[in-house]
Amino acid sequence: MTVRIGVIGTGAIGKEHMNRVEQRLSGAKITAVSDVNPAAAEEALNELGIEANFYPDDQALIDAEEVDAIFVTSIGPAHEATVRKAIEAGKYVFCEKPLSVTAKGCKTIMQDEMEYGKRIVQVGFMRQFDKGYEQLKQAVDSKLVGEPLMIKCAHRAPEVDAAYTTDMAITDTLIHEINILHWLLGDNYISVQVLYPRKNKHALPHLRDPQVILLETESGVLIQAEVSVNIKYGYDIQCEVVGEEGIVSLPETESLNIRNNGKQSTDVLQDWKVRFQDAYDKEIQAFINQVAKQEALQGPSAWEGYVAAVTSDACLKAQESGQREPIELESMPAFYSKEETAEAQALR
Ligand code: NAI
Ligand code: ISE
Repeated sequence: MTVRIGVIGTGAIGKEHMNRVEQRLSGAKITAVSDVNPAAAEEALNELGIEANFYPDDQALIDAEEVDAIFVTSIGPAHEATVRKAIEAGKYVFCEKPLSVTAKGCKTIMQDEMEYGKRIVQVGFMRQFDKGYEQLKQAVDSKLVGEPLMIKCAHRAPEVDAAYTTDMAITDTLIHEINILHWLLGDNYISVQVLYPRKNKHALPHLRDPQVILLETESGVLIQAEVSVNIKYGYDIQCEVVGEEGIVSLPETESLNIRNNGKQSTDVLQDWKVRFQDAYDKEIQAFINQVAKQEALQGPSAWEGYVAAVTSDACLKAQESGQREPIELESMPAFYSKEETAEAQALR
């Protein structure tokens, strides 16, 4: 089956995902697009040389006969309603992070999906498909350096525009660390505190940058996460796990090693599109393959969207209070446990 995909939101990442489906991935094609800004959709199709029909809104696209699966790549606050419409229609949906801007919204989506009886929602936490993080996960799971005790990580970007606000350092940026460290450790967060170091002079007046987020897990791992979004030198994602007998770090991205003029240097990537290109390709190809076989999705789930939303809410509270804020998760429904056999859901 060639999976026919409809894309809702044809901006920066919407175009990236459309292009990878058409240019690099197999088993799918873009047949439909929708955007509250029709000109953006038309421009995306022209720019990418894709022939697809435009639909005036998400419901019209979801109901279209020529659409088997949906990509939700609109702005965060629009995700929840669209994902719910897709589940209602019984259509597979890949939703870029955040699944919803509220924990309550994620719970509603989980309820809808459980009533539907099969996992048809995947959330855009692409780092789980990143080669470096996969290696780090193997090292942590095999206790290569003993039990993890601390994690030091950084999410750095050269700069952000005026639309980027202090809370987005959590909801738009740190959300990736929130998901990947939860996945890496298999451990729930119990508290968070946010600290503001001296401000970066390149940050606009309304933005507090950088930020240091201190998270603690149930097993006692302490996480120090840095978010710096005006650091100029590049788009740089770092993660170091400190264990009982050593440390293990995310590998540096591939680069030529240059020696000249008495100096040695390597390149630092400048953009998330390039840093995680392979991971985006793998997450979307996995989605396409499971949709083609009408299987239950195995990628990052609505439950992980919920964990990220609850943790983000606590981080936002901690940004305001300066205090250590508790993080309380409800228990995970069995429906979302990896053990929940795909067959059980495939019976649907
Ligand atoms: P963008 O602003 O470039 O594009 C958003 C598009 O959605 C625009 O064309 C806009 O007109 C359209 N839109 C807005 N509201 C809509 C609605 N109600 N219905 C349909 N279309 C609507 O934003 P960008 O950077 O592409 O981000 C989109 C989403 O993807 C965000 O949730 C963001 O967090 C996520 N994202 C994830 C990344 C990742 O690394 N996984 C990277 C970049 C973005
Ligand atoms: C963007 O939305 C992404 O998700 C990128 O992965 C992240 O690095 C960036 O900070 C966000 O704005």
